[in-house]
Amino acid sequence: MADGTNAPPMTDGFHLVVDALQLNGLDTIYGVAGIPITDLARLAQASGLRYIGFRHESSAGNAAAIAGYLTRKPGVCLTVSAPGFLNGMVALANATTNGFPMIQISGSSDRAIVDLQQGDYEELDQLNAAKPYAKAAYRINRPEDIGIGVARAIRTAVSGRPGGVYLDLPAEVLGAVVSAEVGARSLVRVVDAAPRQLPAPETITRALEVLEKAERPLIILGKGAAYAQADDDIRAFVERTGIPFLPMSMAKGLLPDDHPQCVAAARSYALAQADAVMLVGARLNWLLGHGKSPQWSPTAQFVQLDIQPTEMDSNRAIAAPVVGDIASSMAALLATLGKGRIRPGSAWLGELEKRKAVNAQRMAARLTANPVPMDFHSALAAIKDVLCKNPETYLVNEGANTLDIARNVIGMRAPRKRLDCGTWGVMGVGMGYAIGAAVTSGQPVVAIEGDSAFGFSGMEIETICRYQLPVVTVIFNNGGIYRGDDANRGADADPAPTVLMKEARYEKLIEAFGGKGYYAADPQSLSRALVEALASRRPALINCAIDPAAGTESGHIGNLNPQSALAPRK
Ligand code: ADP
Ligand code: TPW
Ligand code: MG
Repeated sequence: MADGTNAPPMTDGFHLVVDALQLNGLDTIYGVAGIPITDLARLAQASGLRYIGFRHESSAGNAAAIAGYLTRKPGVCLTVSAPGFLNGMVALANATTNGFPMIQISGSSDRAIVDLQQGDYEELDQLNAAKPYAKAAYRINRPEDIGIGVARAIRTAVSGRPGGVYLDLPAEVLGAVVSAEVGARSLVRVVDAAPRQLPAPETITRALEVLEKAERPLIILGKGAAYAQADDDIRAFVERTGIPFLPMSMAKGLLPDDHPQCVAAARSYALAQADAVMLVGARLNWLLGHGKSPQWSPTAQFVQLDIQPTEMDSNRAIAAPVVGDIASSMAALLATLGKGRIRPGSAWLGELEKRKAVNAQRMAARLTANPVPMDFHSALAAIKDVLCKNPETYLVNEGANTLDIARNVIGMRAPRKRLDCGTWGVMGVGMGYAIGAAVTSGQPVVAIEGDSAFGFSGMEIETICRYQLPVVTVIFNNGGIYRGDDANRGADADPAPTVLMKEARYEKLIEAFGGKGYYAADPQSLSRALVEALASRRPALINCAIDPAAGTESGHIGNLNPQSALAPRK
């Protein structure tokens, strides 16, 4: 072989990473290019993977995470070493917190230099930095381990409770050469990455017994139920038992919000009065008052369906834990469910109906009030009507008032179409989620963004324009975080901490990239703009002027603000 004529064909780390992703059906990479992964992005594109290049790694990571949520395959985010890696980490941590399957692959610098802290280019101990924020963190140290490393990352991301996996790829490994035969043999196709996890039969009968004894049962659907894609069985269980249900925000649309058994419009009454609660892929975290009084009755019995055994009894006692994947658990419940044995009391259903009607009337009045300047409700009423006629549209939503009010006003009719701030209430996911949803589905996306929320990922409108994605960004411009009318309490002329530029012409930003900008100060022009923008299937941005005084501090969760012990509240 010394003469080169009989040299065996060779491959390298770059090729093996691409081969390993393709072998496992991962077809899209969301990233930001640079040393040492630029050629990985190029090679991926040349090999038929789709590469979506972002302006910031957080957005690339958020796109990957939501792609994972929508497709049940891990979304792949590619970052450069140290700063790029860290920028992506927020999204990886957010994916883990929300249970979205994602893999962040990051190039890293020379281990020998990094470990002795000798000052390499973009030096950082990335593997250890990632550990607390990821479901798992792995490093591949040899090219012949790329196959098994990628396989391990895939299985870890999607099995059990899904989450974010960090995969460290030192530059040296990417550039290392091995024989093509050794390389090919080292690749691993993951078989059944997220196997069914069947619930124990006795847990099913126990769960049904709790519900049979109840007078005032309630079902809570969470985003774990949406993720499970067991839509038909979940609907069948809800309808056959007649139990009223409440969707958590990203579970909206799993059953339509206008379903007669949906009690979202009587939420606090339903939580407080239920005597038996079945949680389906929803955690008893802060979003559900930790399952405690005063939001909940202290004597309510809980049934919980979750894939994660340690979720049981995490906040309060669970009378009937059902550990398994939701599709299997739901199928088992349906198979065991006797006819007519679960019967919600008629007084319970009647009272819920009454309260729903009163609240619906109150909401209708707010939606038609039409104040000048426009408030959140009248802007959302206009959007709601347009979205009703475009049910294929994804809805991305972030902000405080913009989030809370939109969640209540805009009904969803299809599952997994509402993508929002999730478990952390994080700002900055908007454009990444919008891009991830548009890329994976090819469907139009409307992103309803608070003006502050938009700012965290706003530069990605260039990405949206560059890839010509059908994303319409609607900015609720009330000139600030929560409100735009706060005053500086000090002596200088600086704006108050929550204030942003009220007169900002956000629509001009997208025009810089060839997208279509609109300005809307009333519901009619908002409606016209949205209809036109959606029909065009091209990038657009609508800057909505919202009354700076219309919002409330922290939206619907102002109670979580600690009060200053020294100064009286304004
Ligand atoms: P929400 O915020 O909508 O209430 P959470 O994110 O708090 O939802 O809870 C989702 C739960 O669903 C998590 O505890 C997670 O373990 C669980 N989960 C996710 N996927 C599945 C699945 N396929 N089967 C069962 N449980 C699941
Ligand atoms: C990563 C804190 C919560 S809500 C919000 C911030 C900054 C913005 C609210 O203003 P917006 O909405 O978007 O204009 P509106 O309609 O009420 O005016 N940094 C991160 N995440 C969070 N949650 C914050 C800060 C916050
Ligand atoms: Mg605002």
